Amino acid sequence: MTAKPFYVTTAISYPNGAPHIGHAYEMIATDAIARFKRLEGRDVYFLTGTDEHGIKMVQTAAAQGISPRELADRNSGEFHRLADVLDISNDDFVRTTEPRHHQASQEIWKRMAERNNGDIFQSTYKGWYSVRDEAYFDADELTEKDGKRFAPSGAEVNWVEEPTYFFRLSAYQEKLLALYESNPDFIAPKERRNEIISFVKGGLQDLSISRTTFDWGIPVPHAPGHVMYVWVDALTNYLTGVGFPDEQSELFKKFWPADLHVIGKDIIRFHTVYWPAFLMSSGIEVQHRVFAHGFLTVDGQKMSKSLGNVVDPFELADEFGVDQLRYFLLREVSFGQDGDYSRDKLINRVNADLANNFGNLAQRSLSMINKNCDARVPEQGPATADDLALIKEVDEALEAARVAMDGQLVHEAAGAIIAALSSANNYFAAQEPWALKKTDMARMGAVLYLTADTVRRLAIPMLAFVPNAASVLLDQLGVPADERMFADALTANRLRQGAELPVPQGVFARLERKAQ
Ligand code: ME8
Repeated sequence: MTAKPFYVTTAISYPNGAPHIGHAYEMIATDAIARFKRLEGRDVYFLTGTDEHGIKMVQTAAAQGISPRELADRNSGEFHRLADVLDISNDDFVRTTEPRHHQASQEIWKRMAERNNGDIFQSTYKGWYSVRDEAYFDADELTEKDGKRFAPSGAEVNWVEEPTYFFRLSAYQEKLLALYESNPDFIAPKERRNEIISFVKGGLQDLSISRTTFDWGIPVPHAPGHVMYVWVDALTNYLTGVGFPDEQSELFKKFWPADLHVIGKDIIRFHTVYWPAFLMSSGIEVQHRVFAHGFLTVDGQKMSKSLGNVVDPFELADEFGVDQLRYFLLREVSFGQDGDYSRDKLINRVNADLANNFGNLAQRSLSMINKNCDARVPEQGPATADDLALIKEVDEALEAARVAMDGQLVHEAAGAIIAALSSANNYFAAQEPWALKKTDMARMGAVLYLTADTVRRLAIPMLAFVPNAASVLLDQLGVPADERMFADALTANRLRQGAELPVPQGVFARLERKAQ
């Protein structure tokens, strides 16, 4: 049987600046989802990239005295490097300035223009535009202060008037409502779904989809002077990444429609209203699901250049460790809700869960095995009621983690595993193997066996969250590379008795709180 495909994407970031911790968060959470699906045996394709066109790029580049292309090259490289540093397991990285993406975008445009009676027409756009959001707004969505107008994001809007092409979005109201109705899982979390349904029920206006006042974009086919509105091209990256317009390519046939687009809460409308409408118009299957995560704040405040509190993910990874940063973000923030980063929170969380709990259990059991069992996996003994209770608890935690990950509740999955590790620590403390050493060596061996096997069972799903540390631990337990799938975790007592183990090394040092 061939493995069922799973295609997952992040949003593609604007490379108008260096990546910040919000970008790192989205990459890490999507990576955990991708890695977990691979552990379950799914054939995963994971795409990320950079969104390089649009007026925001033009203006930022001009302010720095460089060309938009130089700006894009410089910062896209930083996003690429971030994915490497954070152990992101993406299969491809799309840059929207690549020829393959221009081809895909022009093809989707042609289809929208030509299919049925054509959903694209020419008119004049008159209205408000926010450069920071790269989005159009109705007057009633804006607030006014000191004679200026602001979008809901807080970004200032400008009045624009220009001849542009429009997409007949108004024709898709009923089709979109039918989509949300027939696929209740299309938008997650649930609150977001309700928001979008009421937005669409309120009526959809046709959308301006080309620009004529600058040329940093993908040329509209057969329309000199027009470049595509950046969101038309940006959304199309999800198709580019699997080989569109070649619909006969292996990648496209296998992975489209995408199983999951992971995005932030500020860009839900683009992904759940415009994107499915563009796809329907082009006769391409609509994606299965969109999950909108929340926003990260720093010490309780919104991150902003003017406050000077933008957190650099490279520095955090360097100071605290990649697995530590990954784990903190995955466990601390309820996926789908807003969350807060602070040094203290990161240090506390990592010390409590990774150093004192996971790492401690592994280190204590492995070093006792090393000293007292000739550095070999001890014999498994007859199971006591306490042993069976621990095994059952791990069974239940793994099932809870699986269910949580199926709904992208990454924090709950990590929480279930950590709770089971706590129970295993309690078991270890209560069984007192160091005392058994003097009274009952066989039972001491059995306790160490079960503890080490429990570390094995829980380290396997942790490969999705802390890939480096979990794989080092599995090495230390002598678990072969082909026995590290989720199914291997489900079976207890698979640790090989008598297998020789290396001298254990701690994988999670306690983080010290340094004076800043
Ligand atoms: O929106 N916390 O790019 P972007 C969490 N190019 N997530 C955050 C965040 C924060 N503080 N700030 C931003 C774009 N994000 C478009 C996407 S997709 C076809 C085009 C998230 O660089 C944001 O919600 O502004 C988005 O999902 C991603 O980072 C890229 O944001």
